[in-house]
Amino acid sequence: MADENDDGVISYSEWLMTAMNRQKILTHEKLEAAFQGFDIDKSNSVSFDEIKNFLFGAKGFEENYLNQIIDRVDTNKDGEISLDQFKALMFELLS
Ligand SMILES: [Ca+2]
Ligand SMILES: [Ca+2]
Repeated sequence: MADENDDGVISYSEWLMTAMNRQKILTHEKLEAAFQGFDIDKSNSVSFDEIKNFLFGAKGFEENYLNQIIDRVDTNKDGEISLDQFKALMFELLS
């Protein structure tokens, strides 16, 4: 499948593309699963409280630090984190 130019050999760039695509899918699915885990009331968005409950329980992030990040990620300022905003949040937290 990864052998795109059909020479029977998987070149480094073909291998790299496959690996990168796989990584993208994995990350996307993981983040969606995490999003659903955070969204306790199944409202399809994650509120500040849901984020805080989850992260304080799991890792004990500082509230000020969290507020700053959430404020930056919640670009439309409705106090709820959509799936796209949630992905940005996770990249912030994990980077
Ligand atoms: Ca929710
Ligand atoms: Ca929002």
